[in-house]
Amino acid sequence: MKTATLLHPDATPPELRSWWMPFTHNRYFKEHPRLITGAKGCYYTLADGRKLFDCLSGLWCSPLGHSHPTIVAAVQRQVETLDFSPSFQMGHPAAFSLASRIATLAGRPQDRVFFVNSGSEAVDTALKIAVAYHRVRGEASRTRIIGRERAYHGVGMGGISVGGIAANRKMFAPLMIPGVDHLPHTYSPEHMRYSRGQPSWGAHLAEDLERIVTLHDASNIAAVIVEPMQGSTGVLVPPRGYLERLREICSKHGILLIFDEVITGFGRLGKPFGADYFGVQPDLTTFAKAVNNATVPLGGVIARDEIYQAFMSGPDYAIEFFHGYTYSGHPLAVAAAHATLDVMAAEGLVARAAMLAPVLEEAMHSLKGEPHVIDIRNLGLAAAVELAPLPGQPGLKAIRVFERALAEGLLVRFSGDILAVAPPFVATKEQVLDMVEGLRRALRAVPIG
Ligand code: PXG
Repeated sequence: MKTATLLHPDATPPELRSWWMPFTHNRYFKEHPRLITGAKGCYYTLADGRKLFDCLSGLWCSPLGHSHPTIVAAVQRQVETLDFSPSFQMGHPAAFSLASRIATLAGRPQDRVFFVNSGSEAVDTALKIAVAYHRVRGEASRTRIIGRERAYHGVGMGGISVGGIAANRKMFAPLMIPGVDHLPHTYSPEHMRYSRGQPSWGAHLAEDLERIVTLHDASNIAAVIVEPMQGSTGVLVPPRGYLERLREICSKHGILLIFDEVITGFGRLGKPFGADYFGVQPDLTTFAKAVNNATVPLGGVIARDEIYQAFMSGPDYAIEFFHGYTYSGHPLAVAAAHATLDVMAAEGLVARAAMLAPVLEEAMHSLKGEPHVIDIRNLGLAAAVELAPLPGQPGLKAIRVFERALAEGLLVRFSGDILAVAPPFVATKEQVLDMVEGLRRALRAVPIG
């Protein structure tokens, strides 16, 4: 066993060979390893001792910073008291209180919460609830699902089917669920380049839903799923009036509206949920990530009470919904979530995200005119910078800037030629401003060609 050496900065490719890393350029990484060995607050520590500012709050999931003492203590206590509890035909009290706490935080105290372990599972669960809901109500022909171009809904079979990022879909066509249509994405550089917050152009794109309904007939359509703000694809902000219009069309035709709030849930837009920010209520909400600061995997689906009630037929000793995971409501994940919500409330962190949002907006838009930059977008405590791609080598420009940013002490996120930032809510104004200045230096250091 040579595990100890894995943490050493001089880890060599042979020692890195076994882990097939997710969404990673494995060969390049193993030649140029970037190993994280610790994290505290807003900073990671690398194997060589350097510190990196966590510009994306983990992968959008750790807004309270790392190893928050309240969460650490809660998880430590929990592992000694109840490390695992089966959630099929049994239950532990904290999972029930967490469900009601989340429904209340979402402003829907009467609604129901189904626990899973990731955003991908939350999405697949929501799609199953939607299709089964129509069936138990006697509308079994409502099976089609409508997603959107450029959407990211995780990597489950349902999620890639309704998702709209070609690279995540093209290898897996035979595995996808049938009967899916896609709305157009809402990004139009000529109409919204350098928008601050919600663009004013584009509400009419929601009308495409009417076209799809006319094509298939509403009696065949179960649900529409959208991220209120598209995160993964590079912070695409919904045009003003767009989500409102989707809601109207769904309601008119009896179609369920699913908001995938895996990124926007738990404060990222300066409100508890994206639904609160946009003033549009969905029928089903998926969440994960920030619900427990990502300390232990946890996700879930919030379902309108009426949806839950529709399943509650038949004899009361029978299972109503044949779905669930071994780790649904895992005690450690639940304990971390209670602690996270305690800290968010005690420290007013959602309001803090709202306070930092204009600081981030102002600073990020000051990058306009810097080398490579062709667009800047922002909403809440999230922003993206789109870079001019290197001709014939899409994605390489962003890797160059990412590497320069590492040298500046910043861990930013890139996807294609888009850089994304979503700093922790606990960051200071100075840290946000320093992050943007580091990004500016990184942009300037990378050659244009
Ligand atoms: N829905 C949405 C809206 C997401 O953003 C998922 C589902 C899937 O969650 P899991 O927990 O299965 O990964 C996501 C995940 C990035 C990035 O850099 C985004 C995600 C994951 C990793 C990186 O933008 N989003």
